[in-house]
Amino acid sequence: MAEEDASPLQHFVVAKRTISTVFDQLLEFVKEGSEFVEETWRSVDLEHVAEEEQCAQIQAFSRKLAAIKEVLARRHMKVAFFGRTSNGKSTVINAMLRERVLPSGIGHTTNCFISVEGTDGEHAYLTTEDSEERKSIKTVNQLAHALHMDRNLDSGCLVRVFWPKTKCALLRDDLVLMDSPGTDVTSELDSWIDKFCLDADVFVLVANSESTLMNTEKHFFHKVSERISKPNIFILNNRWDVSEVEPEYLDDVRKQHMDRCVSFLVDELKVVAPDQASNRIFFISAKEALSARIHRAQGMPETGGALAEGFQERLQEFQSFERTFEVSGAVM
Ligand SMILES: Nc1nc2c(ncn2[C@@H]2O[C@H](COP(=O)(O)OP(=O)(O)OP(=O)(O)O)[C@@H](O)[C@H]2O)c(=O)[nH]1
Ligand SMILES: [Mg+2]
Repeated sequence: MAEEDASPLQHFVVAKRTISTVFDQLLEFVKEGSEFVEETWRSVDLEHVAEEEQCAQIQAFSRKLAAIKEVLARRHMKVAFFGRTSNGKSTVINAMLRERVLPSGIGHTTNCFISVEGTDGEHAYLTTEDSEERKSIKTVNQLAHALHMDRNLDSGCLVRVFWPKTKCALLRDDLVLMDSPGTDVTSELDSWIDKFCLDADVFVLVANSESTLMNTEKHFFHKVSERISKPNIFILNNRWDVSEVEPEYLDDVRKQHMDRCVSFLVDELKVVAPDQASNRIFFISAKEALSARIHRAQGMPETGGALAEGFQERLQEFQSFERTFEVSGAVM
């Protein structure tokens, strides 16, 4: 099962390597072309082969290619999670890791960027940007404490958590998951994008299905898509378990969310074709998925005893999210 789960990511790593070689050659070619055009444009003796505007254009292409090359040069696949405070970003990542690795809770919990990646060692540890020191962490409480105690941390800094690969199959294939503070609690969206988003392979918008897509989250993704050509975006309508409280409206609410999310991806951001959009939108309960997986690991029934209506569907949708984004990352 674990072997099977890991395979799309392994393909991804191999594919990336091959594509990197192609991009290296392409960049070399465009660079040479750009230098040639610039030289002839500036020279008084040589015949002009291009206008200034075209010269700037070809340089812009070369910069874009260089950025793509940089992303490709990384062996790992980075998945970044964004959304409003309390929508469940940290819980989604924990559910993927099958353990409470990241602190989560009501109110504004995550106060800086936290990446989770695998380590071959037995013990989990974290590093901060200002020091090389590896701080060991054993429990999520310890991590929360370390994050809160470190007064140098602000929303624009990065804590890297290294989690034993033996504990989580996903991390074995060089997957990096990145948690972020809520998009509604910062005035630094632009610097966030420069620092944390330009090299992300997949973006996940964690939305709250109890309300609707908010302007602050939309605004953030508009900014991302201005900077990155066709970002690979998924939308999770989280807290879908709560909707079960009013089952008579379930289908209508689902359709309304689906239509709005499709329109956001297709008409507003223009990042995906209309017939593909619904494959990027999921209705899940990260809280249930996490607790089911923790129970299962402890040999208990997935539901912890109580069977909530629609539980299996939501869990399946969570699993299909995990598989779909792996594959989509691989063919990106
Ligand atoms: N009912 C329900 N509660 C959820 C779900 N996902 C998360 N929660 C709860 O919502 C609260 C907030 O979850 P977090 O994962 O901390 O949210 P976050 O987006 O990381 O929030 P910040 O770090 O503050 O930006 C926690 O108490 C979770 O247990 C869900 O699918 N259903
Ligand atoms: Mg959080």
